[in-house]
Amino acid sequence: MTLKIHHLNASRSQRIVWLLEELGTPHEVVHYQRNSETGLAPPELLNFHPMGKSPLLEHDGVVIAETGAIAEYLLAKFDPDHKLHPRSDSAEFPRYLEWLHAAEGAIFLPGLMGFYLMNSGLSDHDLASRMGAEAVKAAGTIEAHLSKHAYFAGDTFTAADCLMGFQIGSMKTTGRLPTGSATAAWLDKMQARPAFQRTLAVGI
Ligand SMILES: N[C@@H](CCC(=O)N[C@@H](CS)C(=O)NCC(=O)O)C(=O)O
Repeated sequence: MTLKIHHLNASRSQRIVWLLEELGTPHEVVHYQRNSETGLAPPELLNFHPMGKSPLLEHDGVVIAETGAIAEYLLAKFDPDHKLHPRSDSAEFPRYLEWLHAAEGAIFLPGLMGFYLMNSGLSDHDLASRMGAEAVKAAGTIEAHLSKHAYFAGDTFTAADCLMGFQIGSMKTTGRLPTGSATAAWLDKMQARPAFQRTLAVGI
């Protein structure tokens, strides 16, 4: 069995590197570096998928893109005892699924768009203030949830925490994570996990 994660530095593919560490499934991390001027992925990734983006998972020669799909694939194949994903008949399943996909959806996009607008010198554009308002709403949604629940799916750690980690980590590095908030406490708890520490050692 060969399992590889094609991982781009400083990117959301760190969520999958972390998930693989949590799963404990033997795998190889293949590292790629962003172009220092454009920030884009190197063309080598186009050898595996026509979008040339990361993460890409390669399992016995089969390549799969998209973070949410990769996470679901890994859990279906390598988490038979449901340690990191609730069973579909459990009470936690709907919230789990919602956050697993929110990590690349409406909760995530305003921050990403704001980042692109800022990097393009368009911080004064109408769209930037619209995205700013959406980002505040997203942060409030996350904070309201984590004020009531220890983890994204409820009382137990799941893959949804790995996927949401990148966004919340970015909120911290860009100074958008209020000290003393439930979200900040959740991030501290995540970063103390041995699998997260191993992810840092792999290189994100
Ligand atoms: N929706 C995709 C997004 C993939 C994506 O945009 N990855 C970024 C890394 S954060 C990337 O590869 N950027 C480099 C590029 O577009 O050249 C997913 O969830 O995997």
